[in-house]
Amino acid sequence: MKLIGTLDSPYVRRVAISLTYYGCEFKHQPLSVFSDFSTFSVINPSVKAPTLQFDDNEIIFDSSLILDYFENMADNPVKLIPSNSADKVKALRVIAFSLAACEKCIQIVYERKRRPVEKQHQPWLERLEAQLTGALSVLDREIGQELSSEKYDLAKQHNITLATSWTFISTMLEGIACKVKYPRIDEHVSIVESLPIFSEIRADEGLDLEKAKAKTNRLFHALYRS
Ligand SMILES: N[C@@H](CCC(=O)N[C@@H](CS)C(=O)NCC(=O)O)C(=O)O
Repeated sequence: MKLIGTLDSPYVRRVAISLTYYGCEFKHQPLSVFSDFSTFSVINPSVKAPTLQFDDNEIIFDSSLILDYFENMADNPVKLIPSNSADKVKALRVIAFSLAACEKCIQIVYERKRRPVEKQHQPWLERLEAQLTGALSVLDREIGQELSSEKYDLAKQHNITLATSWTFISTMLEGIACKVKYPRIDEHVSIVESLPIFSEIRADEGLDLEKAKAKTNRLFHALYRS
């Protein structure tokens, strides 16, 4: 099984971290949706990262669909999303706002970097910025109520998605999404990002799956199997 896409994509990173927590064996192929467009399109004609390719070459893509597949696999003992419905709604809410923020950030980046300056449309950029800051404000306001800072809960999908999204957004858009504006998100994410798996699977350092897996196995043993 191969995870395709570069780790500077928050979507690829959330899947890589989650698959590692699930204890899945996979290889990583860091193809870029831009510089490796033609190679990528042979695997997935939609050229969307992440794409997951099974050993029989079948693919699935969209990070949430990939994660849904593994979360709901009958023989998977590790669940990253709560099963009781009140907690599940809270977790999905954090995931939804984090993904919406990510999507808006990426649209801003594409508008700024992929479109010639004279063709950029300011009202469109302002709309995207309002949507992005709207989502981040909700997360920042509610973070204490929605998210537990207990160690056990940190390795859950809402934290994985919030952390990978915020790390990406705050790096890409320093002016809009700075630490000062969203101090609670920033503080919470810095705790999550300090977990071993997160520090092992980083955009700037590539993916050392063996190292990450060894750490995950120890963590699982401590958290789930003792
Ligand atoms: N909803 C998708 C979004 C994935 C996405 O937009 N990925 C970006 C890379 S960060 C991409 O594939 N961009 C290329 C494109 O949209 O043309 C998911 O959760 O996987």
